[in-house]
Amino acid sequence: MTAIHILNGPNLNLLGTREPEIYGTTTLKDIEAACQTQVSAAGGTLVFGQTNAEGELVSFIQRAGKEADALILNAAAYTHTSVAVHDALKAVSIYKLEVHLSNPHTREAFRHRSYVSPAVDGVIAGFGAMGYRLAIEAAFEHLKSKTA
Ligand code: CA2
Repeated sequence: MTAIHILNGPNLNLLGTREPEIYGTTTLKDIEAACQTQVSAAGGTLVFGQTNAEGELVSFIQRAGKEADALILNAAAYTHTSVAVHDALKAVSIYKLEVHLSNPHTREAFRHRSYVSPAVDGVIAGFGAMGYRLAIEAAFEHLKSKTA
């Protein structure tokens, strides 16, 4: 069975409650439920997590490397700062996708650099909550083509 792990970084637990003009009104619980439905319908299993702590992000990535076929990561602000997240991703050879709700390139300059992008297979940004759906679809397509 295909195992998908989805990990969300700092402050994403606040989704839907503040700054709706940037991040929309969908909550992280809503996103988790939609991801669960999509992954189950495709015959896979889902682990969905959120943490505000950098070290926990690293541990989650290491766990995905052992247990998952694909990792979908919104590292939030750690995207732009974390060499530890970058190194953890480099050490993991499963299929990896970076997701952002907003398009960081249209925002402040400090969001233009990603330590995640050079260590993943693809990036989906600027589609709001739909980005998670697109990432799951891309992961299943990729894994299907690999086993065909
Ligand atoms: O667009 C994205 O998904 C981001 O990863 C979100 C991060 C931001 O630092 C990245 O540059 C882009 C911030 C997540 C904070 O989420 C909040 C949600 C609601 C209210 C406050 C923060």
